[in-house]
Amino acid sequence: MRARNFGSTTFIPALLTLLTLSSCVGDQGNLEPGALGDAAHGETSDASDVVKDSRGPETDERDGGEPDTSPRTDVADAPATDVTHDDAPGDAPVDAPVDAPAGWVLTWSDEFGGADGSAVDATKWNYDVGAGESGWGNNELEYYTSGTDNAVVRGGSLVITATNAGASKYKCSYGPCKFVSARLTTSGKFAQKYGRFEARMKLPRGKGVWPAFWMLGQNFPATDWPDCGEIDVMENIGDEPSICHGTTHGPGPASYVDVGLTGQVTLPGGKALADDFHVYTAEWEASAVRFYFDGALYKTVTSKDLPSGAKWVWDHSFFVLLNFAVGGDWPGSPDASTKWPQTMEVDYVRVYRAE
Ligand SMILES: [Ca+2]
Repeated sequence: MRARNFGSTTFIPALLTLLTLSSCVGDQGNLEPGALGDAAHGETSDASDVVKDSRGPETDERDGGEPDTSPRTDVADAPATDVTHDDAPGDAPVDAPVDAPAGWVLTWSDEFGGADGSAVDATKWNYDVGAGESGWGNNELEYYTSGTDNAVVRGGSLVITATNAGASKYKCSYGPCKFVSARLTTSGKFAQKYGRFEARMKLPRGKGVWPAFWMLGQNFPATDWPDCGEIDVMENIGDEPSICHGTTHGPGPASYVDVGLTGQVTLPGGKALADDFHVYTAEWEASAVRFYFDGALYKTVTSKDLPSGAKWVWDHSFFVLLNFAVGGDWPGSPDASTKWPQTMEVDYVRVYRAE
C-alpha cells in the first residue's frame, strides 16, 4: 500500500507512485504456463516458476485457458488430505478445515466464517478510522468507518465495501468526503517475524479502486515509515484490472524509498482480478521475501537486491493490514465509469511459520 501514516507525520510525495509505475515496466515476473492452481503451495521458489515475458501467447494457457469456476462451498466434505481444495482460483469463498501446506505450521488465521452481517472478530482486528493525514499519505479520497457499515462478514468472507453513498457526512481534507470504505489491521493483536502470509481474495474493479493486503513493522508508528519496513503482498489499481503488484519498502536512497523493490504479475487471458478469487502470498525469511500469485512465484526480493545505502529492515515482527482505498496518487480518482458500490472480498487470511 506504500506509506501509511496512521495519523503520524508520514508524508509521501506524489512522485512515489509515478516512479513505482515506471519501475514496474521492466520488472516483469510472470507466470509459467500451467503454474497456476497446480502449483499451489509453491513454496519451492524454483526459478522455473518464472518466465521473463508475459506477452507471449503461452501465458494464456492457465488451466487450459479455462478458469476454475467450480463451486467451493462443499469443500468441507472433501478428504482431509486434499490440501489444495481451498486455495485455487474460483468464484466462491470457502471455510474448509485448514490444512497447512507442507513445511508450514499455521500460527494465525481468520476464515471469516461468522454469521452473515456480523462484524470482524475484535480479538483479531482493529479498525483504522477516518480520512488519514494527507489521505493516508497518498491523497486518497475515502473515509474509513468502523463497525459493519463498510466491513462485514458475509457468505464466509470479509466483505469490505467502498461506496459514495452516505460519504458526504464525513469530513475529508478536500471537503465533504466522496467515498467511505474500511481498513483493518492486526496491529497490537497479531504480528510475526518471518513466515508465510496468505489471503484468498476477490478484488473490486473500476477506475480509482486500490485494494491492498500488506504488512508493516509492528514498531510502527514509534518507528516511522519507511524505517519500520513494509511488505505489500498484493496491491491492485483499477486501471490495471489484471495486474497484481508485490513490493517491499524500506529506508535507503530517496529514489529507492519511493519505489521499493517491486514485481508484478499479469493474469492471462485478459481476465480481471475482480472476476474470481485468487490466492496472494508472501513468504518471508531472514534475507528474502518471495511473492506468489495462485501459488506461482513471480518476484523474489533478497538483501542482495538492495541498492548502496539501503538497509534490510525485514527482520522484526510485522502486522497485517487489509484495506480498500479509493483514489489517491497512484490509482487516480474514480470517474463516471466506476460503478458503486464495489467490494473487496477476503475469503481468508492465514499466516504460517516454517516448520
Ligand atoms: Ca472463508
